[in-house]
Amino acid sequence: MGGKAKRSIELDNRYGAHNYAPLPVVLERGRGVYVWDVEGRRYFDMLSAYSALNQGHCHPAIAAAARAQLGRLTLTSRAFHNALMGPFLKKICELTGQPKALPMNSGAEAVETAIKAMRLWGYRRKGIAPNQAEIIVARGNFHGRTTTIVGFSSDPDSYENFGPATPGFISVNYGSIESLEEAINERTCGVLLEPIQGEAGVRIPPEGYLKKVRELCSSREVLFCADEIQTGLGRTGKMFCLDHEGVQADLILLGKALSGGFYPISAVAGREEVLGLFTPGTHGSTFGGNPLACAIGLAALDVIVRERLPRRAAALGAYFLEGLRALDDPRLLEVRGKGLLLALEFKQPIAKPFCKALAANGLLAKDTHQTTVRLAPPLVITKPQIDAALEIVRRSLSC
Ligand code: IF1
Repeated sequence: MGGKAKRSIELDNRYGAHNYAPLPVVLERGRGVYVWDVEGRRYFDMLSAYSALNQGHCHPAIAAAARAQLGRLTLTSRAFHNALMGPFLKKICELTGQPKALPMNSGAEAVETAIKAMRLWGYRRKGIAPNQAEIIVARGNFHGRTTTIVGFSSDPDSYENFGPATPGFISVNYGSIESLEEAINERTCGVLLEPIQGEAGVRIPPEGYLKKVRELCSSREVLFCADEIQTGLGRTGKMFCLDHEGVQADLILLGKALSGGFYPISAVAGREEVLGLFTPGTHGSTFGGNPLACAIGLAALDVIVRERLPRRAAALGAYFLEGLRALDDPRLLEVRGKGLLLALEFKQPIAKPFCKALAANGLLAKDTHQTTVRLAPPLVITKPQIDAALEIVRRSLSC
């Protein structure tokens, strides 16, 4: 490692809280599926900032939209209208098939907004007794890092020493409709699920599970809230992961690729009967729906549609999955995925050293829970680039 990288890492360690343990790679440039480190080495980015870069690094159309808006108007607060929020929310509603949307910034803020919306609906429409509303979540979930969200995490690293947990959350087994049915009662206002559990290691629920969740929620007067912050916007080979089962949620959460990796933008899209219950002063955010975010978001969504990224993810994901399965390495327990959200699960906890070997060979990926490596490239990847990435995986396995 050269002096420039060393100095950069020393600064990070000296002045930054150590809430991450990054690979010893210092990046300074990105374009498409590639990133370059400070010494000019090129890597495949197979993490895409956890699916925030579906459009690829520094997509020129989104960069142009950001540049044009930067000189015009970046923030007004919601005390006034701005010319771009309406068109942006309209685009979100058209894509999700939902009548209303509420813009926020981080994914966790969208999740918190949905929690408030479900509770508000539970009290005002379902008649749940004050402060008794319950929301059902799945074990293995990841929905963000606020104290309320980590309070219902099943990962000790997420929740230990951050208590007391916010009450009103019931955990069930992911993928089990029986477990969900058992947990629903008259105090249940909503069910919050990832259609595929990303951080848990790309856990895909049984076929038909999401459809049954939808039916159960409808029959028991419970809201179904789908967290598509990581699985949405083309990642799994459809515009939304729910589309694989033809399911429409009551609330759908977007983030990450909603900005193409340029800016923190998130949103909650949903039914009028739910989002319509917010009244002035009951929810908000300084930056939510700001004109710069809306300009970037409009361009980011346009790229997904115009470049047919969901269709690409379906075709190239199948190709990538087939190539990974052909590796046939005895240390691999399973190769799984949907679209371009793929994972290699090892029998032993060798995911981290394997990511180090991948990095040494020019491919950046992230381990999760010691045995799994997520492979989630930008959806603009090409077949030749997948072939080259497969070669690096093959070479790294033999290290
Ligand atoms: C970290 C994990 C992924 C998310 C889903 C909400 C959020 C996320 C399904 C919150 C965010 C990020 C957070 C980031 C790493 C990454 C992550 F490893 F932490 F779990 F993707 F799987 N819903 N996920 O995946 O969105 O507030 O971050 O904008 O915290 O290390 P955010």
